[in-house]
Amino acid sequence: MSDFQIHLTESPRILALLGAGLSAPSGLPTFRGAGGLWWMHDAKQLSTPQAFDENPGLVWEFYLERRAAAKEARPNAAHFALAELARRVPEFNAISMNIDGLSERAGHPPAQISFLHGNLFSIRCTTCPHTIHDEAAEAIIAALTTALAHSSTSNLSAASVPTCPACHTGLLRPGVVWFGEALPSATLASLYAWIEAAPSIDTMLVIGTSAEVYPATAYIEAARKKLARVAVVNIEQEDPGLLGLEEQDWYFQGDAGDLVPEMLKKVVEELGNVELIDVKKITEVI
Ligand code: BV8
Repeated sequence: MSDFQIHLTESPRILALLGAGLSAPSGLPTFRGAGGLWWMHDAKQLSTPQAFDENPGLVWEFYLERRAAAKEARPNAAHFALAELARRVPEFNAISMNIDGLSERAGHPPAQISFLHGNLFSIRCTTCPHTIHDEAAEAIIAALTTALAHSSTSNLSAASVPTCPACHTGLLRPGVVWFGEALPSATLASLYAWIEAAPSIDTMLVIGTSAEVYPATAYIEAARKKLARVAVVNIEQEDPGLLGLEEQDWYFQGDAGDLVPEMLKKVVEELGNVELIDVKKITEVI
């Protein structure tokens, strides 16, 4: 740990990949971890455009539950430590696969974090580019939640899924990126520009991810090509084959909520008064 902490103080350029394990200490289930979501359904099956076409009510139930859990949850010490690292290291950039809004609520500077897979708190149309945030999104969620509560089958019928107020043809869906769907091109372009803006990256932090989902996971290799030393944080035993860690890399096994603040402490020192951003402000940040 100490040689990593020293290396980080000598790292002008730092990149991080943030997975569901970062939010696990906040009580949110990971995709594949023990508390995996919706044990009845394979979470990945529900996170597809096909699933929404077949049963939009069921998919909305899935996201309503995750949205409510994310709203209840609070950022943990790892979210705050990463936000503080961003304030202290101008050339620190984070790539988040999480859609729970916790990095935003921890006050992570928006210019130093990219959300690859969308956000639970925004809504968009299945056919036109119309997107809905803030109070308007809250109103739609409230209507869906009421419809679910009053449904005799305790399932959300397709008929209760609202149509897009802009094009009046598409259905409204969660503002997330589903499997088989393209990631936001503007976000990919700005990340590419940041990576190519300098000859090297000094450190690649890989926090709480099973490194299975692409293209997000490909950023680890991109950083390695820029001579970055990789530091992995994961609660599970290291699987050497998974990330192909080399001599100069680190694998810290344990809870991200404990390990990340420890890893960053030489750069972040004492986390002063931590300001918590409430849910409603999130969409303004994104
Ligand atoms: C696309 C939003 C093309 C929705 C998500 C190349 C190779 C193989 C496959 C592909 C490939 N390229 C594309 C694919 C297909 C696919 C893919 O990657 N499939 C995988 C599963 C094999 N990728 C896609 O479909 C992507 N789109 O390629 O489009 C295209 C191009 C142009 C035009 C059209 C199409 C889209 C991928 C995004 C999908 N959406 N999320 C939602 O969340 O519902 S992905 C979703 O799952 C999350 O966002 C996250 O990214 C992923 C889960 O992964 P992790 O975050 O790693 O979480 P996981 O649970 O797996 O692991 C948690 C880890 O934490 C564990 O290791 C655990 O040990 C650890 N942990 C647990 N607790 C703690 C902890 N660690 C520390 N502390 C703790 N307390």
